Amino acid sequence: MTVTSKKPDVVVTRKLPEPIEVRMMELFRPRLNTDDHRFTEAELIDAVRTADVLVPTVTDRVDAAVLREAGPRLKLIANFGTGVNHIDLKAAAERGITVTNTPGVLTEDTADLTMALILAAPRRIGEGERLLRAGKWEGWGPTFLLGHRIAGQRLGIIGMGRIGQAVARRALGFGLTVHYHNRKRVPEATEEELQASYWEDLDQMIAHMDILSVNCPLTEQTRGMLSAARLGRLQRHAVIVNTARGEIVDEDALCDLLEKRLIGGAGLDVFQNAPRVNPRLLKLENVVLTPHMGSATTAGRVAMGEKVIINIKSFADGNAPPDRVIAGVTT
Ligand code: 8YV
Repeated sequence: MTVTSKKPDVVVTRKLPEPIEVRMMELFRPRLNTDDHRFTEAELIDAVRTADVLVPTVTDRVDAAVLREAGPRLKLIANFGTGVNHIDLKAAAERGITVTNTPGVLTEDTADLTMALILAAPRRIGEGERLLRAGKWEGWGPTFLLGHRIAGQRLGIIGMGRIGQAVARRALGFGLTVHYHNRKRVPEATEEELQASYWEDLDQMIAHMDILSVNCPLTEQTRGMLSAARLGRLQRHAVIVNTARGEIVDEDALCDLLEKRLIGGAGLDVFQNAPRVNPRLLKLENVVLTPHMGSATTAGRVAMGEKVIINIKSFADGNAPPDRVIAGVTT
């Protein structure tokens, strides 16, 4: 795409909130997905062959095979979402394609859902809801559905970026003590504000936490990071919450521990083979499962769309788009 008055051809792979599609129609020449079906590989290939800009989501695999087919016009992939693990960034860079994402605008919503799971799993909210709906509730009882108290527990956050920090802020309000592991230690002022203790050694942190929350991006370094060996270090009552990406956790090992009651429970919004959910998880009482809805608020999705528009518009005008991604990290 060169700097020209011509509106860029933009292929949008999923149906976006209406105000976003309306604005895109004013600014660009968008090809919209009116029935919101998941793009096939053939549709993705057709898009990269013919468009100036591709707007994918987490449901598209923009891998090396797809990018090999990219036409000379494709110069920007403006992802609708923050995580870019579904895009082969190396293949994009090799072809001179810029990749952008939508950081910052889904932080609070994702942290809210994380907090909801942090509360729901130890307090057995999913179990209670299922029991009540099944007509099996026989009334209040002094020892009925007893869970674990939240206040005073240790929360270990893996990934202290925007979302991790927003989770920590909420957790403080619930009386949890905040611990974290991150590639880099956060500034002292942030640690003080969040009253957060840094653990350089992830194995050590895991062994000492009551609740573990996964809030890091999926990269080659974090894929499978919560291996069977690491999960095996969790305490028997510990709960694990994942609102990041399923592939960070060894799901089969997690099921083993949950089935054998070697850990307390789990709250999961993301899965290794989404939208297929491991049948072993579906059978377990001690897990709360939500369908990848961390950022699913109207305000959040509109703000994500606005970011996509700003990234495309800046690029089309010959400026550097604000949310460029390099090696999986927003610059
Ligand atoms: C998005 C997410 O809704 O932004 C992310 O990384 O996981 C979600 O909250 C999804 O990725 C949209 O593509």
